[in-house]
Amino acid sequence: EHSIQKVQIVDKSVVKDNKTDSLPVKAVVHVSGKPPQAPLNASKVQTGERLNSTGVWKQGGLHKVMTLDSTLKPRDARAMGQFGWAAVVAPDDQEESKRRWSEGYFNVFLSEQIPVDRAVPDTRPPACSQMLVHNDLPTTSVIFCFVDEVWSTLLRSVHSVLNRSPPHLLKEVLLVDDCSTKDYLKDKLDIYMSQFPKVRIIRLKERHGLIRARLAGAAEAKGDVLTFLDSHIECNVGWLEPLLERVYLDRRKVVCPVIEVINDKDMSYVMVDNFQRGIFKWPLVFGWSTLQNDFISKNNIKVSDPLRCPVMAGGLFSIDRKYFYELGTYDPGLDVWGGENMEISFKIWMCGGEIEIIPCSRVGHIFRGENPYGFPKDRQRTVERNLARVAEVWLDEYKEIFYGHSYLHLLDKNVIDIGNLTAQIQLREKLQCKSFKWYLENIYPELEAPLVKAEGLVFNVGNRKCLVQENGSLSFEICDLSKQNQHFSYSWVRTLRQNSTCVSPQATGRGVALEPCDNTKAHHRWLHKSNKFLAEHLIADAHHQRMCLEAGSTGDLAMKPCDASNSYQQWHFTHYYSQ
Ligand code: LR7
Ligand code: MN
Repeated sequence: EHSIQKVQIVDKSVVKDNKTDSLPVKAVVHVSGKPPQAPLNASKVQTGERLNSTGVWKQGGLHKVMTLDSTLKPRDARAMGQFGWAAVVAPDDQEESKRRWSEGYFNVFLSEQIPVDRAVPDTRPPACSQMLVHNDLPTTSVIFCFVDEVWSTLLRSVHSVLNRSPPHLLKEVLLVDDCSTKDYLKDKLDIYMSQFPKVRIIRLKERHGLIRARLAGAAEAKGDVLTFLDSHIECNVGWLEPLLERVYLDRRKVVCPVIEVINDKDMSYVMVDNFQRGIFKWPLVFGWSTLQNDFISKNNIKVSDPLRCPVMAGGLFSIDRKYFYELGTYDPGLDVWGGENMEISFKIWMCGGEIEIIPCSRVGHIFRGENPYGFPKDRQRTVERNLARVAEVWLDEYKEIFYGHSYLHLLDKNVIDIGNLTAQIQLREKLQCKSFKWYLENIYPELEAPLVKAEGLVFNVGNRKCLVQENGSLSFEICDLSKQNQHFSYSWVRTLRQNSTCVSPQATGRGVALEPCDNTKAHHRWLHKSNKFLAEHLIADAHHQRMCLEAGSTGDLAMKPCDASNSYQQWHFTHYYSQ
């Protein structure tokens, strides 16, 4: 039996008064709220004294103190940006500050003025400092991969880990340099980091992109748990123990801290709203969603309770090292940036794991408007290629919804080569992962994911009959819901489909044909809008007239120049799920 102990943090420090409970940070996380206000007893702060939450001196105390925690005794309480407060650029420096913005797409100039080990407000829910953790937690390797990271933020990231992690739990800090071009990240970084025995630098000889760079770090890691962090973050007090505690309780838990905001303009540390989960919307766009109030009260959820998330943001999480490999790590075929958070999230949930956000663990992150590094290939192309890989491996029949949300061009294999997926598909089989349908029903039931845009009978307004398929040809009949061969659907990839047969407009003969569905075939696609069926890729007419599906007088089907007033060109389905 293992014993448990308190998280190694004493009472809230002075900065407790700085708790941003009253801050108007609204539901959406990453709006930069007001910077925290200076605490009332700011003069006390400057003495470097430690106060408890009631403002009374506390000497020692029952619980172990994190001796290295700079929040409790900042070296220089008068410094800019200290305690996570907003820093200000002097009028004379405005120009330089502007000029240097693009070095990192945040206020690089200001960041340089701020101590590398500044204190930040303890934004944890009050219960967290009382929380008990086991005394035999696993150790962790912290992995930062970076490319051309700004010096001051890279250092602040590393210091925050060294200063706020219990030494016995921090096995090492691995800095994976993803082939940076900046000189200061070479010898100067080696020399600086040589004062910290736990810090090791791994240099990649060519640009790997963050996904394969993380894998390179993981391969070198010796800790029981891997903790990945972005290279422009600040870990808050007591950030590590609550993460490791969850992994300790169940090694299939993959855990994320609450990601708070380091304001890109004034570098203030901003607390974010409680109860936010990582979600995605179509087409696999990451976002945050706040739990509904009635759900919170009905289930009696406390602010410090772990929250299960359908997907993780991607940059900050802890995972049992061996479990990471059992899961097959990331798809190493993902390039540079993007989509890997979706990939690992689906993999974790569908193959037996869990993703949680741990409110007692908090880490600030600088959200930037642009990537401060180049992409070896076009950025947009890189990200959409990654997403297509994820969709092909994990989304099953739901991948059509992904493609249907502005990614139809990815289906054309001549436009984009998404690479070989065999190993990923085999992995999914080997791990006997559940279906995406299971994932949606059990992990993310809130997502709207109708498999088709419309379905049912296809009614023609002109002849007041329904489309029917018989022995491989199409005609019309009195509408009858009970007849399966009158049932069609309009898919996300814009095909008019019955089972695996698609109605395809023909370039010659001006009619339509039934062909086996093939999502890569652009000529199968129809634009079905305002009751028309417009052939998307058919220009049959010398005048480049758009061609529409029309019911002929003899029960046949024809492609005719679109004419909005012709009721024989007007069609509708019995059910529409999306417009
Ligand atoms: O080629 C590269 N090589 C790298 O080493 C590109 C990037 N990197 C490093 C980079 O220096 C940084 O440390 O990888 C890290 C992440 O890159 P960022 O900071 O440019 O990414 P981001 O914060 O804009 O994006 C989020 O989504 C990414 C998708 O691939 C990653 O998952 C990031 O880790 C992730 N960041 C977070 O989750 C923090 C919170 C953001 C939100 C929401
Ligand atoms: Mn980042």
